[in-house]
Amino acid sequence: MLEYPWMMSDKSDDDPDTSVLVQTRPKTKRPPLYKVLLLNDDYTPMEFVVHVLERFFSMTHAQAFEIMLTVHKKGVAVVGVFSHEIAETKVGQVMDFARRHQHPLQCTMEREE
Ligand code: TYC
Repeated sequence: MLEYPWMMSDKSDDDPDTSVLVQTRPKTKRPPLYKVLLLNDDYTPMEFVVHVLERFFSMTHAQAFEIMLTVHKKGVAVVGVFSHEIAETKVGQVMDFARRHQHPLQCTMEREE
């Protein structure tokens, strides 16, 4: 059978297609997480800190007592890791609660690497 140029496909059996389709990765960067830190001070009563950890961080009494002691001994501890919005809310709740009870307890947040 006769083959004219206009009948030829651009691929043939002895000229395999070597092109590569590169799949681009969809950029769905997950949002950063934030550590909520509790700081030690000399005046806030231990029982108050334990109560804060139970109330705002859903810890059992035993967990709360252990974390409170860690802060007391080491000066600081991470009490939870959250999205930016939730971390901000937790910090606000703790700071507000401490202020209303006239305790100098400090709570801050820090971006996780
Ligand atoms: N250091 C405080 C005391 O001896 C107790 C304390 C613990 C205060 C943890 C703050 O985040 C804190 N009464």
